[in-house]
Amino acid sequence: MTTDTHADTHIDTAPAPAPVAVLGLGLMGHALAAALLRAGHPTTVWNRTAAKADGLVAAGAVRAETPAAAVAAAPLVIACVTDYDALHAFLDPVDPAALGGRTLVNLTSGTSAQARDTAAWAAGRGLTYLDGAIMATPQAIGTAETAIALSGPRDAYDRHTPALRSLAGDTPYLGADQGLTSLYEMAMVGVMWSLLNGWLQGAALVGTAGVSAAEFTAVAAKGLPAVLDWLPGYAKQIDTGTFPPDDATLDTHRVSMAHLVQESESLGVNAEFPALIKSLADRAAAAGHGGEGYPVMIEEFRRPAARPA
Ligand code: FVH
Repeated sequence: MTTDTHADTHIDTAPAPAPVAVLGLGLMGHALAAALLRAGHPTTVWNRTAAKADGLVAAGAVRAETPAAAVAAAPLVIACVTDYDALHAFLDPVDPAALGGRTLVNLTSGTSAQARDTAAWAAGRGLTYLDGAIMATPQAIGTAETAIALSGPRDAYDRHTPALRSLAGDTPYLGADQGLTSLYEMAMVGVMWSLLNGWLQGAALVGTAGVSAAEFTAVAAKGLPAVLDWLPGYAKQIDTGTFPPDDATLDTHRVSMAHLVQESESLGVNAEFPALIKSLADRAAAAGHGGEGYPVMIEEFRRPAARPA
């Protein structure tokens, strides 16, 4: 905030929060609209099931009766619905003339191809398009710890950053290619599910000894920061294409993987997930990489399927 002072007169020159339209008021869209309202943005909302807007309207939002009316209400339009089919179901029928000159920030999840197709669709209507990926739950929207990554035209990103910062403390810009945020998002949900599945496997294992998930989690959480610490060094190996076994060889990991499969099977716990991990490592070892560091497994992830035997 900047303040001009002349004698005892103070003129607040901070720009007023810009008007925003939010289309899609599911769990996430509702949280987005609520955060914009809290930050003082004049907020227009639309949802296919109109009743989901009631609480927001009571809190000061303006209800739009149609997607076209919502788009007409603000230069910045934020959409967050189930998927791209849902997005196009209500935006395609809107008169292109009404879309022209607006910026659409699409926080709907999808593939990079869907994001790029939507960028081309938007360009055909004179609509500026930023694609976004929310890296948070609805409860965290509007807090400093939340990140929403964005890609698309830089000037549009810069222009709308103040409003976007009402939603997330961090809004990393990933580049001009609108497909990038979806690509990152898919990569990140893969990391999330791998972590969650490993944790579930662990909870099932220790559960056979009567250990609660909470007890297990308290101990497991102590080891996780160390794993995160490995990543920058491992990333350097991937980026340089050299995989020295600085901490352990892949073969050492494979012995441990065999123990995990054996432990699971002998305790009657599902062993599919550890068996999958081991099969990838076994293939890398069969290709001659057993003596290298763990990140050499990147080669198994880069190819679409197993090599023929
Ligand atoms: N919730 C989360 O934690 C995650 C965090 C990371 C990113 N996602 C993505 O956000 C998108 C929306 O997720 P959501 O949690 O808000 O989902 P729902 O609560 O199920 O709400 C869905 C909204 O989509 C509307 N909708 C669906 N189909 C249509 C359609 N054909 N036409 C118009 N609107 C449609 C739905 O409307 P209604 O059922 O209430 O009428 C909701 O507004 C999603 O991409 C996540 O991956 C959230």
